[in-house]
Amino acid sequence: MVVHVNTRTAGANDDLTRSVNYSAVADAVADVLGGAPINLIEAVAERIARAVLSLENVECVDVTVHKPQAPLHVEFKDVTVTIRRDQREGSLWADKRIGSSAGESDDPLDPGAGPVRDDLDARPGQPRGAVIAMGGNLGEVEQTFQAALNDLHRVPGIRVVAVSPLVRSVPEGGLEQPDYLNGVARVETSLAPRELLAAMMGIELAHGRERSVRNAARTLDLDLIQYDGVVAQSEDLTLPHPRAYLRRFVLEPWAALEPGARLEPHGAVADLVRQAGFDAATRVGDGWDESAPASAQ
Ligand code: PH2
Ligand code: MG
Ligand code: MG
Repeated sequence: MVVHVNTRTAGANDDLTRSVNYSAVADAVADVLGGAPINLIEAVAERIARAVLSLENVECVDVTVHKPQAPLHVEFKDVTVTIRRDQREGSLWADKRIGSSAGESDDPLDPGAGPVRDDLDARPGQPRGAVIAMGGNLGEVEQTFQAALNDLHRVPGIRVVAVSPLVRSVPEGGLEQPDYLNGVARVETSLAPRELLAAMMGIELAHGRERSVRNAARTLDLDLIQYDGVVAQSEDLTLPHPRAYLRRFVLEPWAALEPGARLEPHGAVADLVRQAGFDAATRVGDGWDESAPASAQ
């Protein structure tokens, strides 16, 4: 690994806080390698890069992962993957962005070429609270939720702080599908809204989410309902979630978790639950969050 850091100030002032502690780097990498098994060396490299980039003062990182014991049928010494992830280029999340060419100039010589940066790309100075709704109606949904919460918690810059009870409900929109399980999670994040969304979409994919038609049955749906007080509308993300105030399967678990929660501009979540009618959601109990991520208790 090569960690790119501007060491000038640290060097001039003999001040570690202006550089990166190599012991923190080692711990970050050891956490990834000692964590849950990962299939691809590409994914190992990505996780390491993100863990190291999340350390203060790291500007860019090159990571090489070696696999000399790879199962090949020919003689070889080593297999490697090398990636560069550069905070300064904003390339970190580029591969996960949706609406990929939205806002980009067609003219490569245009001095303003490049993705439009708006409020949804701004990282907060302090961690912000956000609400994520989970839904699913294929496979072992409860286990999928559990794994997804662990995945979320492991993303540098995301902390899962509380998880609601789950509700079971019929598919909204008159679809011929299995019933849904739904719940919400409260997270704290130092990521920009769009970065948080990208992490959520990556986790959906990792749990077998396939996007076919709108409202198709799914293993895992993660929707960003609210990000602090941000109100914004763009092609790929609207905040707060434009339909959440109508959805009992979002409102009911949310009110159970946070009785005083508000969803502006619509009002108190508990009131919205009552207005949303009684057809859809039925509580299945709050026993499940006992096994939520240890650090989320
Ligand atoms: N999600 C949808 C469409 N319909 N119905 C229920 N009960 N729960 C859901 O999560 C849900 C739905 C699209 O995301
Ligand atoms: Mg949804
Ligand atoms: Mg969704």
